[in-house]
Amino acid sequence: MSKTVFITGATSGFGLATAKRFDAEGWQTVISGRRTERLDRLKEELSNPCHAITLDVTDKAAVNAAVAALPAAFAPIDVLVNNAGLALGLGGADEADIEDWEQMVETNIMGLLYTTRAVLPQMVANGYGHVVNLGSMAGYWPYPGANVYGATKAFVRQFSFNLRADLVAKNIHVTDIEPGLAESEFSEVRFKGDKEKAAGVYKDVDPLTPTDIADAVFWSATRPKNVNINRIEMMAGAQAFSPLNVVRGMT
Ligand code: NDP
Ligand code: 8X3
Repeated sequence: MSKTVFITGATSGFGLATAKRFDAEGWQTVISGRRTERLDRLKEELSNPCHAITLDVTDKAAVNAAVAALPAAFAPIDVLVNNAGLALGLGGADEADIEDWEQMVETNIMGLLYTTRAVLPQMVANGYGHVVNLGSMAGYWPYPGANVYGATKAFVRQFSFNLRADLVAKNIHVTDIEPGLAESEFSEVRFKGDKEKAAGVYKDVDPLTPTDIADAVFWSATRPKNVNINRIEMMAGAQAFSPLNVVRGMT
């Protein structure tokens, strides 16, 4: 019987590429996101059985209802990919929009928690499951303007480890994928539709692609039972570390 992967945020970027990757390997998919048209289009493209759910992960009741209403053929979920997420703004903490902060916390933290909590019981009852979370290198490496976005991804990282600690005896595997610079709609969302500014982020560099991330998700979710990949940190070939910032002339 073919396995089932549930992907949040499958309408774009990493989630879309991940759905295609699992489908290409013969998996059934449950794809979700807020944009129904895009889900419908993706479903058309996939070869294996696919269940599409228009879903905002910040809506706890809707998440619970969607998981409870999964058609029998799509349950239990073998792999949950908590991918839905976003960054909003790149300004300093003293000038950031508090509503942007709220939306990042509600989506990247609360949405991930609602989905995980809704799906876990069926994995435990099934005696196996794998939760793959989309963290970020911003959850570990600070940079100016990452303030709340980076902090939400630090949450994702630590929650991933703690999930694993809780559920190891129940045969639940957990992986935190932590990409760096990767081209998707991410920057367009961050800059609120400013396509030119978003394009500037990827100008003259060869960033990671959604396919690169989908490879890492698929690989980590298909290791043998005796292997758990705790975390994968990925950076673009043109991205690396820089010296700590020392501001001169402050005394
Ligand atoms: P995209 O903007 O291309 O995709 C984001 C996806 O999240 C979309 O499918 C969107 O679907 C979905 N989403 C956003 N808000 C919600 C919501 N409230 N409910 C349901 N779905 C939602 O970005 P990426 O593919 O790049 O990002 C995917 C994940 O990877 C995010 O968690 C991001 O933080 C993380 N990441 C991105 C990096 C990058 O550089 N691109 C690097 C490291 C991590 P819809 O709008 O249809 O709801
Ligand atoms: C997204 C990568 O570098 O924009 O998580 O924070 S970065």
